[in-house]
Amino acid sequence: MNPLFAADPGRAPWLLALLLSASLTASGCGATAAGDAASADAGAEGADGAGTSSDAATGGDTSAGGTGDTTAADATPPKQDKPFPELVAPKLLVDKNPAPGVVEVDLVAAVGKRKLHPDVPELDMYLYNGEFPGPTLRARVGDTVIVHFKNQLPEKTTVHWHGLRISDQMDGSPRIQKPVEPGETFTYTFVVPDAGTYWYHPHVRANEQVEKGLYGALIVQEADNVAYTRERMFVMDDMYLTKEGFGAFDTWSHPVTMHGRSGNVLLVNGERIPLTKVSAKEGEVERWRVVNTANARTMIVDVQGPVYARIVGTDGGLLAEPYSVTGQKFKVPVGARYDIEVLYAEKGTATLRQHLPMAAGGGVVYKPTVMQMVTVDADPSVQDLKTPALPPVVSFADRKVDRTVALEFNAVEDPASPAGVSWQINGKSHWMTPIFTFAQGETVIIDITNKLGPEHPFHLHGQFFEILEVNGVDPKLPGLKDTALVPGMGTVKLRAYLDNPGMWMAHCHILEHAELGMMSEFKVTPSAAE
Ligand SMILES: [Cu+2]
Repeated sequence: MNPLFAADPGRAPWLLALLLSASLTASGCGATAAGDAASADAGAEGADGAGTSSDAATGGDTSAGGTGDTTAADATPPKQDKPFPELVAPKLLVDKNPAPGVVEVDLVAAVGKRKLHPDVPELDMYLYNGEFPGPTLRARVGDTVIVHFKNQLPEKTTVHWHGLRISDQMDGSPRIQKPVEPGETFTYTFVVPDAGTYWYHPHVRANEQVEKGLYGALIVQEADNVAYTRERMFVMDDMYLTKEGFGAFDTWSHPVTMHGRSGNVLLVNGERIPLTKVSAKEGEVERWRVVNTANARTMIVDVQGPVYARIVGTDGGLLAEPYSVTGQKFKVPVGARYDIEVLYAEKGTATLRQHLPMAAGGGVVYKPTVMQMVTVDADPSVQDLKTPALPPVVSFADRKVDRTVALEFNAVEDPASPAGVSWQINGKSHWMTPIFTFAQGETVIIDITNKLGPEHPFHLHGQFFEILEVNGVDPKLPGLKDTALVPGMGTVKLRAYLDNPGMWMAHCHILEHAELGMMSEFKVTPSAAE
């Protein structure tokens, strides 16, 4: 091991230091409330400190929506034969095109001010359409999406549609698309090929632009709605704030270099947690879509209460075989998504929680904190509990493996790096040429070895893969993924389906690691039929 990292203290102790940072602790910021599960639970009851919550997005926003300068009163033309399911989510982007099968929206990135914490002055944020998080983009699988993007930031940017298998020309990679300069525009056009939960964010100086507020959810509904009572979108983030505002971005301390920037304020849908309590009824079944948009923090979540909870979807959409997570914690790596089906079994209180690492007695304990509380009311008319039928899912299981490649993650001392350290993939930082060239349609085993202690959420653009092994064992994380968590000093075996031709970024989604070099490129050459 590189001696520089031999004495690395690991992730948890430095998180603790941040979470207990002086002034924010005193006022009970979201992260600090997390330190006391009981108070977090009680606090959710009268959570006026949590601000307006995602409830604000509920009314009238289920099929229409508002942008930053309009309200929910905007009428969306009645273009959908099949209306979208009811959705509780950050405000929706307004579809201004009446044609069926087309979703056409305006998206403007600009500076904007937000007060997110009583102890922190108004933040100078970067916002899409003046909203935080950016407005939710919603389409149906097969729709053409047209995004008229305008950059009003003081710096260049792009928009990456995380998880979508679209043309590399529309992927927001600054290696392909000339970044959009201040005052300039770019129109992103693509067909959404796969139903699922996705998100969008910049791919230029992402460690700062994303932290400052540039991200939003992207939901692609199935061809036929799954008959859930309603859907809820939870866009999870953390922010590192100080008494002055955002913690400095140019301080490459050892913890930031090693583990990325973890925040001390936890946010869901742009609000400090817990969100304002909502209600549901016994017998109802909801689809909770969660996405982790943090710079670096792997989130550990669970659903508690009188419910049956199953994972029904992940990065690449619905699963062939959902699996129960009733009462069980599971990890949501940076960039990853899970769709959780929540069946309210009886009257009571259900919660979506996050578990935060805290140092205790020389070790680490995980303390739960409530993100969303749901009051479940009785419904005497409910005879039996049932979940809606799910559509069949295309299986890739019988695809023959064409090739095996290896990736090695490491870091080296590098005087040229702002941190004095560069992160590497296969011995090189910031690969600008293809590390591998594949033929379209190839099925490839990717064997990943992580040489150091910090974990890495590996993200491959434009393709899906399955996670076969983590440290040699089937991790039971079924479904198509675009993001896989590679444990410290560990290994991961993926089976990737390289079906989408183009030049594709393959990188660590800890944005500081990517910024410090952990970024490579896969090329997929089009088949002759293309
Ligand atoms: Cu990393």
